[in-house]
Amino acid sequence: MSEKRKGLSRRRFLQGVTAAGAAAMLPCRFLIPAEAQAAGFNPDEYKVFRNACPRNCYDTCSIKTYVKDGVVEYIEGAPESTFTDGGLCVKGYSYTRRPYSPNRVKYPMIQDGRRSGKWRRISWDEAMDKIARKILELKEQDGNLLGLGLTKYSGNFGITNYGVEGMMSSLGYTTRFVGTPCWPAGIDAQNYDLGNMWCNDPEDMVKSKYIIIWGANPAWCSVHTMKYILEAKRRGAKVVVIDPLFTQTAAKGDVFWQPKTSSDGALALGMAKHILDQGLVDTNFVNQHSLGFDQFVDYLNANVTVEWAAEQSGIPAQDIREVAEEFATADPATIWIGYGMQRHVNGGASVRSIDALVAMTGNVGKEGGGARYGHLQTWGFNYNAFVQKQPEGSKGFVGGAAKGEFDFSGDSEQSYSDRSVNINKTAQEILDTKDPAIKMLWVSCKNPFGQDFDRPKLEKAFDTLDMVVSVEQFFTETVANSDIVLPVTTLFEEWTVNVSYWHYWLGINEQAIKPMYETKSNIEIAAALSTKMNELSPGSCTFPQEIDTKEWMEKEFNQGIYDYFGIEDWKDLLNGPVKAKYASSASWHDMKFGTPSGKYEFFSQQCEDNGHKALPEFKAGRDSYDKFRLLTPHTKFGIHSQFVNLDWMQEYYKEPFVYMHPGAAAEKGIEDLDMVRVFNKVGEQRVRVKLTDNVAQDCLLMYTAWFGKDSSFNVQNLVDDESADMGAFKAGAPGVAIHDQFADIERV
Ligand SMILES: Nc1nc2c(c(=O)[nH]1)N[C@H]1C(S)=C(S)[C@@H](COP(=O)(O)OP(=O)(O)OC[C@H]3O[C@@H](n4cnc5c(=O)[nH]c(N)nc54)[C@H](O)[C@@H]3O)O[C@H]1N2
Ligand SMILES: Nc1nc2c(c(=O)[nH]1)N[C@H]1C(S)=C(S)[C@@H](COP(=O)(O)OP(=O)(O)OC[C@H]3O[C@@H](n4cnc5c(=O)[nH]c(N)nc54)[C@H](O)[C@@H]3O)O[C@H]1N2
Ligand SMILES: [Mo]
Repeated sequence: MSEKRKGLSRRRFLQGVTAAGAAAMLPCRFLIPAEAQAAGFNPDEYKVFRNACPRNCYDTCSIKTYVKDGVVEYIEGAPESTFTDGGLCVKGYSYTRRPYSPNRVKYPMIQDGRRSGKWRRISWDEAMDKIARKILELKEQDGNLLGLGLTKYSGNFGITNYGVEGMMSSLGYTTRFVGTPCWPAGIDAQNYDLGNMWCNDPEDMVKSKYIIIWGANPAWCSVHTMKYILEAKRRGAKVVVIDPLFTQTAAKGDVFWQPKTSSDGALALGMAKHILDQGLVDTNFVNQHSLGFDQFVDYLNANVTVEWAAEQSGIPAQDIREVAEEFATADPATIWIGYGMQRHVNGGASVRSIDALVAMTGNVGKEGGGARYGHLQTWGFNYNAFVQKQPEGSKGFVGGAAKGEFDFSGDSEQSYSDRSVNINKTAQEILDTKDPAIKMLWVSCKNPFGQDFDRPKLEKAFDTLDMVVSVEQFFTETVANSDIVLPVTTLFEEWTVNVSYWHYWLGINEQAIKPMYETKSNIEIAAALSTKMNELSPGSCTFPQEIDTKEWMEKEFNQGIYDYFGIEDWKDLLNGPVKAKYASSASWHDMKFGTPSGKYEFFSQQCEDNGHKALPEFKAGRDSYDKFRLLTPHTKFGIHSQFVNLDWMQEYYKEPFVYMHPGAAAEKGIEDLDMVRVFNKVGEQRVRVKLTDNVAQDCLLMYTAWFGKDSSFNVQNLVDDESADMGAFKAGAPGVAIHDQFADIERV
């Protein structure tokens, strides 16, 4: 207890000091509460609010916010959540810098010429007038609103922010960028095998006897899950990490495999073959609860040997046998299937082979077991903000409704619908879409220039648009490529509610301070647009013109949510986050699978019908098109393009680098910290190099999304928009092969 109090006091203390001061102090981690007390921290002087981190992150932390005189001074992880456990990540602690950042978008602004940097402040009324007139002009010209596109992804997962989609529906049928760059290949794979994506509670990993972390880096990307893995280890579990990079997670494991990138399917199948040969299959599970195991056995016998898997992956055959045997005999054993490993042209197929390993060893439906990927079990809100009606008489796309990652819309019985285009091919879709072409783009909760693919092509595509409106907190590169920017609130300035796609906690997000400057929340912006639309053309927008954001948060709740979480009313959440009341922490514990057969499907007809193999067969990776493999995974100091630009984060992460193996560098005459040019068919990036044997000889590594003083750094200058194999089934568009990229490097 006293240890913990120490930690908290110190963190609160740090948030009250300057950036330089904090950076100077942070390395001496075990400094004392006395300093904090000297700084005069007294919790009674603060008003405390409940917040929830709305970022696209496994951890979706519950936050306690301390406000004095209307200013957010300190935050800490909510102690009530056993998952957040009183602590935030390094990025989370920098939240206090966010509303007050001098670089924030504070007012509606208009740019005289894209990328000119000539921004002028305008009033909300003027901004809405320009936007509304353009929307009406498109409607007049095309007879429908398909010339208006929406691209939105994961900038803020607060449930009321689905009002952005609602705003578009309230205007008419529009063009939607659907799908997700993140995890769809794996979602489809799990749907074919199990009938849904549904993972165990991460907190039950303490019960695991064997843990394989397969292409995930939780030491950076889900720091709160690490405590369960480390506790399982303390209780005797073995931890195996499989990653082409030696990550911080790998450093915490007992065994590290550094396979060739994209070879995971072969590795999993090699392990499956050995388990079969050793007679270690859980016959009870496969006989009672699965479909097609015999065909899978035939496939393994005819096509797979451990030696073949070793050759494909570069992992010695003996190691494969050893881990396979240990995994099959430990009870329970679990695999965490990372999102990183499925961002490949064979990503979905690889996930199916890994699922098969977990199933054939009887680890599905077990506490401490499971093929862990993600879940949406706790997301049963009303989506009141999301579901809005098109104005009477709206015309739109004929032939199929738009589907999204979270498809709440149900089947549309209307003859018109939105037009869907692939979110992972933003640039190409803007260039190709005709009749009518996309002429106006609304960007919200998304930073396409930082996170979408083939940046050079994206710039060309944006240049074909008449008007780009970005709703943002910061002047990102996407904002630089926009005409109008609208200032949006931060988590402290709005009401909403948040759940996770990993853990099972629910948390409220209170408005802790008044919206700063002229910022509005996403749904207030929709209301402002509706007011202007109806002023100029009565009936042209159905979005309510007066909204109370607290009431709208309240409207998202229903009895199902209350029952699932064991609360009477949303107000109970003001006392702290609550956890789902489930029958078992194990997904699929009742063995009733969501597949057409109701069983675990080694053989999936649905998968075959959708153009893939029915069995979890091996699928080869993308052919190399340049000298080195280029990996651009996630960084410790940012969630994509968020946080990286805050002053505190820039103290830690001053400069981006390309990381390279010293052996490969020597061949190229490159020395540590040299300025280099990384280039491929997509484009090029100049950056300094760091040499490290954490990366393989044939690999270059750059972390995604750095933006700060030198905003010209952008990994998307080197990443094309090649599709992953799966994703279209559940997300509406295939995933993207982010890690199937290649490049060359030279000293400049
Ligand atoms: N090369 C490469 N590319 C990748 C990836 C990779 O690993 N490598 N990862 C991919 C993955 S997994 C993902 S999930 C995507 C993420 O892609 P995005 O969802 O685009 O990523 P973010 O940077 O988190 O958020 C986008 C913007 O939302 C803004 N924002 C925050 N809060 C709000 C709000 O309340 N309202 C509005 N309107 N805006 C807000 C932020 O300021 C930020 O600029 O990137 C993908 N792109
Ligand atoms: N600090 C931080 N936390 C985050 C995020 C962030 O940007 N920063 N983003 C959030 C989001 S949206 C997401 S999607 C998750 C991502 O969470 P993770 O999936 O854990 O992270 P990634 O960096 O996308 O990829 C994980 C690992 O996959 C590896 N990998 C790439 N290709 C292969 C392969 O062929 N085989 C194998 N075995 N491994 C491979 C990469 O080397 C990388 O180390 O994290 C969330 N949490
Ligand atoms: Mo993601």
